[in-house]
Amino acid sequence: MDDHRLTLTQHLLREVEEHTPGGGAVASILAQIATACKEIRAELAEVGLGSLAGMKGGVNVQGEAVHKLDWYANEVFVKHFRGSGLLCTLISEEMEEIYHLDDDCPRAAHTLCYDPMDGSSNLDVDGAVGTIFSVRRKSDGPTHGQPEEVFEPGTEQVAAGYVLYGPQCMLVYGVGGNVHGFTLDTAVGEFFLSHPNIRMPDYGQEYSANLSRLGAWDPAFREFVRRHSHGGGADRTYSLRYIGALVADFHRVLLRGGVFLYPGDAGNPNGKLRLLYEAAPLAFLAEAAGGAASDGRERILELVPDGLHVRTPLIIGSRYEVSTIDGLLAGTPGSEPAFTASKGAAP
Ligand code: AFP
Repeated sequence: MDDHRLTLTQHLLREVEEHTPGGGAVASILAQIATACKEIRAELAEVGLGSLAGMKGGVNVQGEAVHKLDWYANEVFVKHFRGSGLLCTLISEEMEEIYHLDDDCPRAAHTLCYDPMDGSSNLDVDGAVGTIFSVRRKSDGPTHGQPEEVFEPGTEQVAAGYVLYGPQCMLVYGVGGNVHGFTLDTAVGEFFLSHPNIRMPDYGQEYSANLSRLGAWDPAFREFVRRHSHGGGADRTYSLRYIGALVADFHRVLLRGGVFLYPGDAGNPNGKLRLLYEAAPLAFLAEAAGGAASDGRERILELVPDGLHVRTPLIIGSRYEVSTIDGLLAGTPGSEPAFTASKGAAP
């Protein structure tokens, strides 16, 4: 019996170094992220009993209430990268400004955009939360050191991923067009490869959205939900699944297919989710796994941010569902059958 289990470190050395320009540095960054996330997970396991339960007070740059663990997780990332020589710049949901690691910049060639604690309102109910990360090359041009350094499309990302703190702690990363998943063995304290070469199904049976906002959406989204609910007339009906933590909702879509959507509405034309450290990294993974991500008009990966914390509508998931919604938004619902899923006729 072959009982060899591939560790994340072994995998990074093999995959990232081989398939990514600057691979050694990128592999080290991903390994350091894994270490930071293991520390965060350990704290999460204690949170109900410890001093980090509850709100910190105040709001972040998004105007959202800050949980103590939002702040803690951000500090863990800063601590793990300061002095590492791996990153020049950090851009976080929890920091209004770009954060420079000046002493590291001469050696470091990369920038990290991250959401250290995604879905933190789930913490009070023992629900799933996550961390999202995106690695880009630092700019050596005139924008170096300025926020404009990351005002580049998501196609410029060299690696992206997330950690899901659920019943299992999972790390999923993508580089060079491949996506792999690892599960933390808490007894050993190491991530082991559990989901090699993840492929998103061409279509699924579930959709994920905050339906309380349905009345304010573009009618095209309402039409998708109406048609694909029971009795709606479409051949396919979907079940609704919504956790309220993007990482957890996306993870289900990545493995099972279907679609997650967070549209804009009249009051919030760009929706809620942030481009640099939420939508773009997950779009990078979705496309690498054979899925798609759009804002309803363009690929998420082609959007160019004009601020560190800009938001974007997000439709992400299997190609069939994303193209169906894009077709409804474009007023060409007849375009749906044009997409033929490779696993058989699109239903
Ligand atoms: P919190 O971090 O405030 O819980 O927000 C989570 C989040 O940014 C993302 O993870 C969810 O997909 C989305 O917001 C949920 O938003 P709604 O509460 O509007 O459904």
